[in-house]
Amino acid sequence: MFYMHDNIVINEGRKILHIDMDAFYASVEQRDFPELRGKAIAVGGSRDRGVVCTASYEARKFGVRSAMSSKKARQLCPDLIFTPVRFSAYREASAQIREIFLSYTDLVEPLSLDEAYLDVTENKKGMISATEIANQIRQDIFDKTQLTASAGISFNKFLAKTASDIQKPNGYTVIIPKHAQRFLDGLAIEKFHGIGKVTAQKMHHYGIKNGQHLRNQSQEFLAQNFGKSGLFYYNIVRGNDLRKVNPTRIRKSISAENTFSNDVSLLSEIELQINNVTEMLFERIEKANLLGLTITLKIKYNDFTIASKGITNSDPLKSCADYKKLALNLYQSLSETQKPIRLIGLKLSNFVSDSDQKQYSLF
Ligand code: TTP
Ligand code: MG
Repeated sequence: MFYMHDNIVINEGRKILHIDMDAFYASVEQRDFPELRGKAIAVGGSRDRGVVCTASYEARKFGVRSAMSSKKARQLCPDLIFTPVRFSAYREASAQIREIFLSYTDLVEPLSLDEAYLDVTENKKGMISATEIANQIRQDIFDKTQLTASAGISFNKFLAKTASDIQKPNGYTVIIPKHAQRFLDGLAIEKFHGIGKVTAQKMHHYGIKNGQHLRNQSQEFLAQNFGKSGLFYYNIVRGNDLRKVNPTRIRKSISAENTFSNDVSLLSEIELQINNVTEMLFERIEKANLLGLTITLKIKYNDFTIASKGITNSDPLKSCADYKKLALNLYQSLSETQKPIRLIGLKLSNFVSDSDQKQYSLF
């Protein structure tokens, strides 16, 4: 049952939280290495790739951001301290916060290691106020992990997600139905979750700079210029987001691919690119904490024909080096190796279940 309220379609009066850890990797590092506390630090930036995963809030004051090259980060903040990525520590904290979420509701949908949606309309503590729940969760997280989180509290996913960013770090924002339209109208277009840089630029080009401008556009105009997403924008700017918190989102595969601006044909270059794509994939596998048995290499040639080759192992591979070796073997086993290459992709699928995973890790 949905009903209308101030032109906003309300999703059965759900109480949705979005909880997101503050400067997650950097906060874990500052917690575990007290000498880093209060300092501008960047996690990542290892020499082979040189990209910042995230920066402490002290470093953000200088403009250091996620996905920035380490070189640029160092220019902005000469005293920046780089620390290596320690996935196992982040995974441990992630498991702890997930356990806390599950003590409130089973309707938990993790989006990554450090954030999740929770539907707390009905909750295990019998609490009425979603705000109170959010703040109790933030306190539980702090007590258990000594880390802070921010929360967005609203009646749909889009608003909750947008809200959790507003009072970061260590804060919370509530958007009640009555205030949703005013909030959305005033929201800068680049703050809409799901509207990326490129789309935001395109919107600016049409004079759409905030929610109100967006709401003035017809469904037809948005569909014509932004395709399927256009309809999504049409709805969310009216506070209309009926997506359910989906705790059973099961991932079937995880992949990485790279399309080259210039076709690649030298064997040494191809090997280098296969290694790059494999590193991208391995990073995602580690982040998602998944083990899988089937690895598939996909090559798109400059004439747009596609070749792919997969292999299923009896045990999951563990190291990036193993993945690289296998990806190169798959490439060598392709029959066509003369044509220049446009795209290289690598995919892991056939995941082993949780209990199997435990068995594998025992060996
Ligand atoms: P985010 O939640 O986007 O960022 P954050 O937790 O570091 O900071 P904020 O306080 O703004 O939420 O991402 C969570 C973690 O994911 C982040 O700590 C590191 C990792 N990450 C990357 O490795 N690369 C990226 O480009 C981004 C955005 C995040
Ligand atoms: Mg975060």
